[in-house]
Amino acid sequence: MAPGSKATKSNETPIPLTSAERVELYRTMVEIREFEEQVQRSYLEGLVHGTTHLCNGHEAVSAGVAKALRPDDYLSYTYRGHGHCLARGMDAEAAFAELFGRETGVCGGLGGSMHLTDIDKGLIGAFGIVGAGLPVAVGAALSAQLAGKEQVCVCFFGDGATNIGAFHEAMNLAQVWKLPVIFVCENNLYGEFTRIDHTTPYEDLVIRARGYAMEAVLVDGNDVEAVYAATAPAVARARGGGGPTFIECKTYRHRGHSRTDPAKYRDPAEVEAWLKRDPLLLHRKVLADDGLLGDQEAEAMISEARAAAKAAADRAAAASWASADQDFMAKTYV
Ligand SMILES: Cc1ncc(C[n+]2csc(CCOP(=O)(O)OP(=O)(O)O)c2C)c(N)n1
Ligand SMILES: [Mg+2]
Repeated sequence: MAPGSKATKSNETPIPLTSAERVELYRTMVEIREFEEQVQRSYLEGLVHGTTHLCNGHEAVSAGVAKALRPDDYLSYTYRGHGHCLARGMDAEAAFAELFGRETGVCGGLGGSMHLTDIDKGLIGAFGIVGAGLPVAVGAALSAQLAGKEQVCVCFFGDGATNIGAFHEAMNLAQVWKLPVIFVCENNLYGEFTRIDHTTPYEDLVIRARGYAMEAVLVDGNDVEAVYAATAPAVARARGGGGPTFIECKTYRHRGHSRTDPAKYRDPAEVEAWLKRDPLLLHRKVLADDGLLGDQEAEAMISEARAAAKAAADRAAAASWASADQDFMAKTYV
């Protein structure tokens, strides 16, 4: 749990994971981490056009939540969305190609880092406007409710978004209409370069959900199994018509807000405390203690993911440039 914060736990029984699934959660987090490390290298080589917002440190949220979903569910997320997309199964080469402005990118190379989408995987949108994804997620959840197929929509956003009007409108409507939406707040304590205590009167944001009489859970966002255990019952309840849940995941971004931000505005002791709680290290230790993942296997997984990310980036960079003439929207939505 975050240094100094208290957890409340969901009182519903979590759906147990198999040993293989627990190891797979580690692999997913490693793949996200290595993808992001490669993005940073590619950025410094001048291959990434526009900006990037890396999610190093947030991997347990993406992996734990995605594990609780069905293939026909929807997800909305933010500019810090590479991890959400990869956890959902987005092809790494097509994601790199999107960042590099190539025609083989998931959006034909026209969206870039902040706009990875893939409708076939339910990845309905990455939003650069803070809070803008919430009303869209509520709309997707309404369509799911009307279609009656028991789909849910997960909506990822940051702590900063909870100070935006659209957050409150979305929370209110979702609760009044009992929509199948799971609001996942990645509380990393910072909005750009400003710590939460300068913008918000408390650090535990679950209190905001309680203002809408909404089920709310505060979870250690660096513990992938805890994130899964909080999400699975929320998803089950939403599918069954029980309405929305707000899940606050306490986490921390390891790097700066975007691009080459060195994040000097953070207290080194705070950074150090959180780096010790790196979600990959935590889960690796749990798996080792349970005899499920040895050191050699874990290191091999990391090397494999690093090589795969580099190979995917190289292939992506070799593709043709995106063309403004392509009819990408028609290809996607019709
Ligand atoms: C409506 C709006 N206001 C301001 C910005 C500039 N901006 C971009 S990211 C960001 C910080 C958002 O912080 P948070 O929601 O905590 O997400 P995080 O970046 O920490 O993941 C801000 C203020 C924006 N994109 N949209
Ligand atoms: Mg934040």
